[in-house]
Amino acid sequence: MRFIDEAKIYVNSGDGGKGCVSFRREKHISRGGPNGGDGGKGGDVVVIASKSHRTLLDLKFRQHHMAKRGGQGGSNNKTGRSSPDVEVVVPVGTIVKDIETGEVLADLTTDGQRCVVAGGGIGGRGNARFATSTNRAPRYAQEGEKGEERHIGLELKLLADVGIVGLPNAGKSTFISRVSAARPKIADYPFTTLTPNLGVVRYGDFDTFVIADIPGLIKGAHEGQGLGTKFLRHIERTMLLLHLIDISIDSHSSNWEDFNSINNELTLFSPLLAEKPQIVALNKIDLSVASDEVKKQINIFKKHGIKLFPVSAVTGEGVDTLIKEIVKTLQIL
Ligand SMILES: Nc1nc2c(ncn2[C@@H]2O[C@H](COP(=O)(O)OP(=O)(O)OP(=O)(O)O)[C@@H](O)[C@H]2O)c(=O)[nH]1
Ligand SMILES: [Mg+2]
Repeated sequence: MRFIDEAKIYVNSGDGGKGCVSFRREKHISRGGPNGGDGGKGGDVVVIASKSHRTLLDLKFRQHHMAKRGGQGGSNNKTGRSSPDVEVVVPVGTIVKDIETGEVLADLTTDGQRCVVAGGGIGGRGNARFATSTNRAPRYAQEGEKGEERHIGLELKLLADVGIVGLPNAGKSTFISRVSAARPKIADYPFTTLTPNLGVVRYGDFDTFVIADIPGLIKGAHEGQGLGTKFLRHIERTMLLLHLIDISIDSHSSNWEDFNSINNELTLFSPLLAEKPQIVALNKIDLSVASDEVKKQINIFKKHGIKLFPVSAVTGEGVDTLIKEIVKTLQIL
């Protein structure tokens, strides 16, 4: 299924139903009083978060969401029927905005959370409500209140505790598939991952945290290099970042330089994101090229006050220690 994290919709709530003009007509009662009922309420348009939805894809194809008007009032003081609400279901983590004003209307972070984006009009009052001592037979009733129309922007920001960052091919997807039930595509070419994947990591007896695997970042991503940086918003809400470094990288730059250029891209995207605590892991230590390199890299990073966690996402070496460190840090934060 395609992962879509932005959508624009047009919403229009229902008008209120008309009030009714009517008079009592019964045998033996001449000049019965007014008995026109009120109109019913128009339907609301409501955005609802659901954990069973993963993307905003449906809304790409269904942009108009209109609720029905309320029913007309009837004679005998019968109120018109209220119209049902129209529900727009979105994934948990969706931010709802008014496109014209830019105002954030809601940040739907829990399953079942709702936001009325267009309130239905209230029904007009029937003529029975207008009777006074001087006008006992009013011949008018109100129109229903108009519904609202609005252009709404929906933006999904996934909810995860830990976000994995690193160059393409660093082994981010391999890592998430090792520690969770997520099964993203893994391949030995860059930019295999095009959209974020979430995985639930279990530890201890009952505890879990959610980890997000995102596309690879490269130097210049803020200028659109590689896949750009737009997807970084999916790790903006995480508590900490796992920065994965590939020990076998065959490039002109060093691991230390690469580490810094990725951090620079994070800063350029959002200083808040760059300030999140990072745990740094050196991946692919199972490779033969790694034997001397591991110590060397650990020392280089150590000089800068950074502790490197050597791991192999393929063999699992070091992974338990790394997960323990993540859990420990999450608990402190
Ligand atoms: N030997 C070895 N290979 C690894 C390890 N982790 C990942 N790889 C390999 O590295 C390549 C890239 O792995 P991915 O998990 O797709 O890397 P990624 O960081 O998700 O890459 P993008 O999605 O392109 O950003 C694959 O061929 C993996 O099999 C490791 O610990 N040891
Ligand atoms: Mg990947």
